[in-house]
Amino acid sequence: MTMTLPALPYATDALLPHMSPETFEYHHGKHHQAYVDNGNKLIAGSEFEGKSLEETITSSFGKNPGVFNNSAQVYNHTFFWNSMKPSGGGAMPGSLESKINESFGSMDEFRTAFVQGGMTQFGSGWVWLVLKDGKLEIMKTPNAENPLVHGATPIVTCDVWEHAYYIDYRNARPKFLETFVDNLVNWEFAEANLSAA
Ligand code: MN3
Repeated sequence: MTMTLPALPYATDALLPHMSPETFEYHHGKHHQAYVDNGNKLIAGSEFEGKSLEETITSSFGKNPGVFNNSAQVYNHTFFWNSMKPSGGGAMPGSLESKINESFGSMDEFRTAFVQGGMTQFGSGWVWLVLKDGKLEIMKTPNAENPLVHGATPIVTCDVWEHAYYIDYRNARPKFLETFVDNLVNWEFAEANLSAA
C-alpha cells in the first residue's frame, strides 16, 4: 500500500489555546509527512508493498526497523489526531465511563494513571489507553511501538515525543498530559474504538 498523509480532522487553530497552529505545522506538516514519505520509499518494491498498514506494522516489527518505525509512526500520528477534538475531555459516553470505572476504580484514578504513564515513558514514545484481555489499561510504548505489536487494541493515545509539546509547553510534559485528558481527548473516538473491539 502507498501511505498518504491524512487531513487533520479539524482546523489547525481548532485546539487553541491548548495546541497551536505552529505545532500542527511542524508535527502534522513535517514530522507526520516525513514518516509517510520515508515509509513509502522503504516499502516500494519490498515484501510489504501488498500489505495493509496494520499488516505492515505487525509483520515488520523486530524484522525491518526502517519499515516498522515509519509505518507505525504514520498509524500512531493518525490515531493521535483522532484522539483529540475541540472542547475535548469532560463528559464521556456512559458505556465508556462504566468500563473506565470497572478497570481503574474511578475517572480520577484513570487520569492519574494515564498522566503517570506518559510522564514515566523515558525519552520518546507514546502513552495509550488500551483494551487488553477484556480490560482497559494504560500502556506506554517507546519510539514507534504501539499496542498492535503487544496484543492490545488502542483506544486513545497521546504522543509524548518532545516534538508533540515543546512549542506549546516547552519541557512541561506533565502539564501537556493533564491538558490532553482535561481539554483535548475525544471520548467519542475512544467509545467507538471500544465498541468495535
Ligand atoms: Mn509525533
